[in-house]
Amino acid sequence: MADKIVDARVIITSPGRNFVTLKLITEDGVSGVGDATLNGRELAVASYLTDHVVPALIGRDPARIEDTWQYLYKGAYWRRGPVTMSAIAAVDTALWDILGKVAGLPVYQLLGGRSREGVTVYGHANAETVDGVLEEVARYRDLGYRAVRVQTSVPGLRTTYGVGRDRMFYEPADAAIASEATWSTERYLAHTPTVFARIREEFGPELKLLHDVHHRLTPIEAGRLGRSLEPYALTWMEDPVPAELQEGFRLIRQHTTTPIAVGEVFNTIWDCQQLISEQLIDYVRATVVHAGGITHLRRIFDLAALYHVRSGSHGATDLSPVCMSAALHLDISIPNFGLQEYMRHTDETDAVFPHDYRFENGYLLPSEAPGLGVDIDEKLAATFPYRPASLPVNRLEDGTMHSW
Ligand code: GCO
Ligand code: MG
Repeated sequence: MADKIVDARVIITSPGRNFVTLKLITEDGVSGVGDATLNGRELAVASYLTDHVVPALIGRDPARIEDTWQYLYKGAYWRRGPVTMSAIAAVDTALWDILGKVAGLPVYQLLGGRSREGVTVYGHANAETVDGVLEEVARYRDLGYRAVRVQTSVPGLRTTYGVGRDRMFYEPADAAIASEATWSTERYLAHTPTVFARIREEFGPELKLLHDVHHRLTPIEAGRLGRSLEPYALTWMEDPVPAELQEGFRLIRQHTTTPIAVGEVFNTIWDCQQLISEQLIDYVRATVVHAGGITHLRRIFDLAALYHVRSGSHGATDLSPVCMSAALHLDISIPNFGLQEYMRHTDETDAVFPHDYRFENGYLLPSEAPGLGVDIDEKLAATFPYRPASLPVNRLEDGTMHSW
């Protein structure tokens, strides 16, 4: 007889920052976990799960992963959106974890097995000054990283995206009510190529370099930035413009061969269908927690594979080790893997989410344990109560609201 889900707990914890985790338990005593963290809007997903999803899960067969996905997606009537899709992702991820444990196999084996030996990751080199960022890049290189994302402050601006107080554990959600940042496209466009010129001069051609524009430009400005960075051969320029306007990317493409990576705020295949099928991007950065779980993200990556677009999943610290574990099982198995972002979690976070994926020689290696190979220590989690924290907002120097 089929097993049944008998319990579902939504666990909110804040070991340094907020995380929402779903834990499902079956009648046979098998448990599975899924990440449901939506930075700055955590409680909305927690309520969606507790009030609208959990009651329908009790009694369901945990092995019916696709059917449960369709039930939650089509059954809500209101389709898509980050809150809905993060809730569905948590359920889907937990069900894959359970399936792996029941089968006695790590999830990547259920997805078709290894397509590579390790998952190439990139770290974040952030600093106020160009000299400071050179030191940071050197530190990552010495740790064995093969790819580094580089952000520095823009001279003349009070705050800049990506540069926080704590270099290793940058977390933008720093206040209950959003803190305010300032932006100047002119200053940024003049400064950024000078940073990459110094970095290439110092580190040579091999290190993969990335840069996150964080949705701040118009398409023509992005074309100009991409062109000015061409001599430094970036692996990608990330989120050059807000991606609601998918056809805007045509204009960027007409002006630059700097590769483009987009998708950390996407939650369904429909957000990137045109970007992928018109080959307007090179990397799709959707991730397990915000894009409907392993089931839906694999669908996005399969579409991307048809058009030579590779994966580049988001892996900031606001995605818990549960999401990271799940991402690694997908990364190691899909044919069109590109890169995986890896911002290390703090020791407190790692203690709340015991896991055994590990960093070695520039690669992350997924767990070999049955399932995802990650759990949540609920007792320890309970010692870190929720603290409201919002992402910042951004204004131009004259006070106009701008994308952050
Ligand atoms: C990245 C991202 C993050 C986001 C953060 C928002 O590329 O890692 O842009 O730093 O800003 O995840 O919650
Ligand atoms: Mg980003």
